[in-house]
Amino acid sequence: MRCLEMSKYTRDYMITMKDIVREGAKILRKVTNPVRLPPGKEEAEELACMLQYLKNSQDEELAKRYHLRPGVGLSANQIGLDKSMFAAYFTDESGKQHEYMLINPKLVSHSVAMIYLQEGEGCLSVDRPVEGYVPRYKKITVKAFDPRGNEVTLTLKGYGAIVFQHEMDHLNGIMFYDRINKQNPYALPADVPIEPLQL
Ligand code: UDB
Ligand code: ZN
Repeated sequence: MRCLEMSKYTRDYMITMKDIVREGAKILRKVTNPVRLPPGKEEAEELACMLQYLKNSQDEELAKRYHLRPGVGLSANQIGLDKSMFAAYFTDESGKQHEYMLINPKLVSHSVAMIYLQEGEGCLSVDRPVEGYVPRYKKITVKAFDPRGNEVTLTLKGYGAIVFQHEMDHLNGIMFYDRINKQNPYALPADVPIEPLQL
């Protein structure tokens, strides 16, 4: 029955907070399945819905009307889909606007140097504040596929690198707080150069 396999996240569905899977759900702790290539119309629509959530949530008017938490990244398992893909929509520290819909992303290389957000991280799937620094690579190169099935290679640094690592962690069942030092949440790795990022 093909209908039963079809996603509810079609071109004309609006994702809201009720669709977002919260901490404690099993799907956030497993490695997601790779998407069969080329991606289908289903995956393209799901990613378009995910990106639209991010855009809507950053629109003050829509965020207020629909009670959307302003998001910069969203992984498929956060809306209950066991698929390796994520959307991101953000402005980086230089003021450049970024938008992505990526399938089967793979980290191909990274800097030795690390960074962390001065104010720590949060997560759309986590409804409580978590204090502490989350060390991330300062610069990364990622290979992935776009919704049309074309391979893309992207290099990100700073805030963009943080967003990508947070989302790619989700696809591997990793939560941001797994990377916070257990003894002291504000302790940082001592063996690598690491600096704060202020937005
Ligand atoms: C976020 N949003 O979306 F600088 F317009 C976070 C939440 C958890 C606070 C909702 C966020 O940082 N918003 C933001 C920041 C700005 C300007 C602006 C909106 N995520 C995404 C997420 O949980 N994805 O799975 C958490 C971020 C922490 C570091 C990178 C991703
Ligand atoms: Zn998250």
